[in-house]
Amino acid sequence: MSKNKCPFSEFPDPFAEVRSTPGIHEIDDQGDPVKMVLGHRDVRKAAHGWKTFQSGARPGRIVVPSEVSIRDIRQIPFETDPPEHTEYRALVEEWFRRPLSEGYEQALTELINGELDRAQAAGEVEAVEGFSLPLQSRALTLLLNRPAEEAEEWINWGTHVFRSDDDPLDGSKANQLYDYLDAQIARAAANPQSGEDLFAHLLRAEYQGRKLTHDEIKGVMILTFAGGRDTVINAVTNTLAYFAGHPEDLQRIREQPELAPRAVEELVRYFAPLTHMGRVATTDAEVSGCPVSADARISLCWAAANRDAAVFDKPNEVVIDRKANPHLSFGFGIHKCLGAPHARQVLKVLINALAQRGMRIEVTDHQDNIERWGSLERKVGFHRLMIRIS
Ligand code: EMZ
Repeated sequence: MSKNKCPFSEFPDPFAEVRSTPGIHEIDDQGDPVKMVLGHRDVRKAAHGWKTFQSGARPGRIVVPSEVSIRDIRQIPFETDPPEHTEYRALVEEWFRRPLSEGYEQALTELINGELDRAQAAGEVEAVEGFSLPLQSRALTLLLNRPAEEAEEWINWGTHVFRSDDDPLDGSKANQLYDYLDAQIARAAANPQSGEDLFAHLLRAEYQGRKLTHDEIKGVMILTFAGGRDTVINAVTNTLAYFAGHPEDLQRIREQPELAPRAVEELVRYFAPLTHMGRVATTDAEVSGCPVSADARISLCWAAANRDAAVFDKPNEVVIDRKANPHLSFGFGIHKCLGAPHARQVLKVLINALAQRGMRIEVTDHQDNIERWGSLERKVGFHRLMIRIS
């Protein structure tokens, strides 16, 4: 497939053929192979079967590409299984639902309007580093309930905490996040009255009748910083690219603002900002009629499942008011994305602001971010997207 044939607002599905048969795509990942599960039904079934396909394997091994060579701190709750998972998750679930409150949406609206004002005033901006990354980091201060200025340090870390421009697995890069988290946990511990942020919340939390350890708190915070970073940045950038190519959809949302939540779900289905997430078999098992031996890796390919024609009518089209939309972009089952309420609010507020302000987006230059999964290539976002917002 020539990427030049696709305009910037298109995100092709590379999995169509393999999904229909055999339903599994085998890739090598640093010598630790992965069977990618592609069909919607099979992905849901494997995600549901957490006893057979565990998340609590060696830290980093359920991520694809594997991060075992660059970290040994377990991210919590996502790299744990029940019963631990259930209890860890209960400690943070309510905190991660704060984005649904009216005050939060109001604060997010002010923040995003400010980002749009800045982009408009600048004339031309590079959307990934110059718009989506600052927006993601500044919005994260709301989720953590930290002062707005703190985002400036996070912005300096770039789009991924474990990846740099020339190294897809950069372990040393994570040290700046780890050092920051050590200092923040110490700060919150030394000033227990200093405010209601996520660090303070975790320091107070009780797990199995005891306080969380430093490494457990760090594990939750690493996930909060890493998991919602490139994913949100891609979702925001791709949304700008999409509406640049489809101003008529933005116009429809301007006329019918109640469509915005559906538009969010549909764009998230179409983009699938996280291609897949792995699991490790606890026993000899089977996916999609294919044997998996104990301790082997599979991945649940949200991106492929989202284009399954058995579930979605016109799967490769953005149907901005799509009604039933059981997409898997936020995962499925007990591990479904904790940050989803926040991510959904960010996108909804952004889309409403673009629509209500009657904004036009023009793409002047772009460089796609293409992932390679064995023989297949998938566009997940952009390395560079030059835009003008007016
Ligand atoms: C992990 C992962 C979580 C991983 C929901 O996704 O996101 C990736 O970007 C990180 O590299 O460590 O947090």
